[in-house]
Amino acid sequence: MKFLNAGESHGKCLTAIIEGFPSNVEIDVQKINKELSRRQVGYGRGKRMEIEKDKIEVTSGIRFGKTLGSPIAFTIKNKDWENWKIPMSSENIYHDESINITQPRPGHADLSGIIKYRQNDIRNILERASARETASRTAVGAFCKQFLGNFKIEIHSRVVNIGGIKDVDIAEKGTNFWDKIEESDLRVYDKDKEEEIKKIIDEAKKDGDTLGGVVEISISNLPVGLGSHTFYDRKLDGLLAQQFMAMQAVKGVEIGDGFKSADTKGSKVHDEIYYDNKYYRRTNHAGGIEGGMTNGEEIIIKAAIKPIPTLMKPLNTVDIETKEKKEASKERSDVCAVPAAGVVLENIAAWVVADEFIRKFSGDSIEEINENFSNYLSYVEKL
Ligand code: EPS
Repeated sequence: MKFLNAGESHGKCLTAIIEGFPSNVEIDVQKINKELSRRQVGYGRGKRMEIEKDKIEVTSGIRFGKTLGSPIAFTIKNKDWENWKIPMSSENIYHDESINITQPRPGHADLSGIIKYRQNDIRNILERASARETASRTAVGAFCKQFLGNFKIEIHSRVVNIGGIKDVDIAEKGTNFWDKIEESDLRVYDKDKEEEIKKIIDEAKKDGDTLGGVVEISISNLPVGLGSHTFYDRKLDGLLAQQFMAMQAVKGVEIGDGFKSADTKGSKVHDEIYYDNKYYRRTNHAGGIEGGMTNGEEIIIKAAIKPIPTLMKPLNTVDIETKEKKEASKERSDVCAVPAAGVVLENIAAWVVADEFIRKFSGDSIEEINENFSNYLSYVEKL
């Protein structure tokens, strides 16, 4: 499969086209909209999320609730467009240069973007660099989540820490665990930790500062053998890492024990193999991937999210016109968007996994994919 997306943060809408999605997949648009609203919530978000109520409008590829195998196209309206029609006009109307943004924010795409694209208004960079774009990637992934649901594959996310305050670690995560995460507006398990984190978010807001954190994505019920050891661009961990790193603000990706395993002996890192009617492991330090392939265990992948670079108490920068020392520009922004980042990454993971699933069990329709999947499962069961 492939997809393209387009859209500026304060443009008219976000647009996406998915090509190669199989036919006859039942799609409930409400479920896609639910993913979009999950992305919008979370303690520490800014005013924009009060304006938007993200919903997709499907314009092709689906008829009577089922995919046709043709390109799926959709848009998500930016309600805020009403306030930006003039400054974001695509027509060649009068442009008031005094509204140009000229003070690049450290940590943002601003400075490199204007140099690379030969711009003199930072808005021409920040509009597309904005995490608003993740609404369309979330919706693309939400189609894939529904596809994967047919094969009982589940994807969840949780916040591991924000600003250094860590949620409790629970090894066995049942349904109840994920229900509790969904109830928390910080996507953490422990209520006391939630309160502590809310306090530091409030403090950061008061100080004009921002906070980052770590999110963990869990993908369960995967068959063994998605991805491949045979070639660099077919390794599933590599594919996930690339797509995760391509999300705004992600500065690190870790699969399974990741960086910790570099400090630990091999005998403590590798997951011993057992057999009881089927192969299984008692530990999952590998995070479900060995040799670039799923090994049948839960995929566990973490992402480090840096604090948002728009600070209400700005850092020093240089004005691109005068070259004078200035404070960085301020845009309306969030204090902390870590819980939302987890939701986006769930859906990004859904895209990567669905694409690999279709590659392995290939077919034009979901029925054909299901036949290939069932054949493979009966082969694996006989081992
Ligand atoms: C976002 C929309 C943006 C920001 C945020 C995420 O809207 P606005 O710029 O109008 O406030 O709230 O984006 C950023 C933090 C960023 O750096 O661009 C969204 O839809 O998620």
